[in-house]
Amino acid sequence: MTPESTFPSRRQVKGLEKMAVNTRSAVLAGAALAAASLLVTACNTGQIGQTGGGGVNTKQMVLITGVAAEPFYISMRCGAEAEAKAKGYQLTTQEPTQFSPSSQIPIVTGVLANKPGAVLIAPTDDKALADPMKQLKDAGIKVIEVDTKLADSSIALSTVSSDNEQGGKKAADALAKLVGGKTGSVAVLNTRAGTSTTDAREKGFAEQIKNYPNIHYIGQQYTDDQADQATSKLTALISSTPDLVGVFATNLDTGEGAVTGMRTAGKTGQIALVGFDTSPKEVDGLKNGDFQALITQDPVAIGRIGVDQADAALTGGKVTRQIPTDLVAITRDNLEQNSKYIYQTNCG
Ligand code: T6T
Repeated sequence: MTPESTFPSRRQVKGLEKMAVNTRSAVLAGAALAAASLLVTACNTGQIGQTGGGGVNTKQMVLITGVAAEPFYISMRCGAEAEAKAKGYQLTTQEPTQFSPSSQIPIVTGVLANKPGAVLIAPTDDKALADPMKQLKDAGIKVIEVDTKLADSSIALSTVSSDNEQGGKKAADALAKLVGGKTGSVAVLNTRAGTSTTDAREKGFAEQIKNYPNIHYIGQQYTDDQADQATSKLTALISSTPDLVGVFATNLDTGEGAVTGMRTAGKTGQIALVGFDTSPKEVDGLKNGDFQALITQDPVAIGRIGVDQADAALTGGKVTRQIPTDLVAITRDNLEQNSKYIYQTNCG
């Protein structure tokens, strides 16, 4: 199997993503249609049409993820769906085709028209989503942030997320351990400025790596959360930085693209690569030596706890403003005991 076929770029899987989104969109095609279908469902079941203050449907929740067909968000959806079912809510999921505000904002606007009781959302930008999310809040919808968050903390009631700055620190420690006594430069491949999680990972990394005097941090390059950009940026970086000894890729797509970059440059295993997340492909990469360490999260718990917070907000229970979830640094040595963190590709 070629490197490319093992680690397809975001663009190569776009067709599949679109199909996934279109399938879901077929059910929730456009605000008006979705609003109508909600009403119909409510009438048919007699269970989900409970109207709260402001006319919201208090038995209805919507999860808006960051991007479609991506194992981190699939796992989050699995956790959210199971918990919503257990608690008697109807939860639907809507997914942007791209990890970008322009793809996500129209979804938020459509959901606003439906007036669900609660929206769990992973905002793809810490500022651009503020207005659309405030409109949800102003309409009486309970807003819960899952994974990413806004810079303005007054809109969501709760944020359920890894401590991403801590995750960046863990990545720095893992990379420094791999570099050992060597002297040289390290770099970060990051997604896009304004993504709260990956911004925090870079911040934590930059701070922690200062503790290793043999390592010189030369800064970050953005990939727009596209694997093919991570590949090309890394190959260019390798040729312009002869003393490059390590790279931290701040998320799944960037990491998968970096693997291809290392292979293209013939540097796999020579320049240490630490990734974030544990998609099945990244875990295969850890097993076969493409990655030397991965920092994993617990997206299933993020989805589950997000629903619990929404439920508390809807029923007058205790809502917690910030809830941290697990983060673990994984190498080949401790992979087996941490296998529960490997992300899902369906909810099976
Ligand atoms: O790393 C996760 C998520 O935490 C981040 O906010 C965006 O990227 C991922 O979804 C992985 O691709």
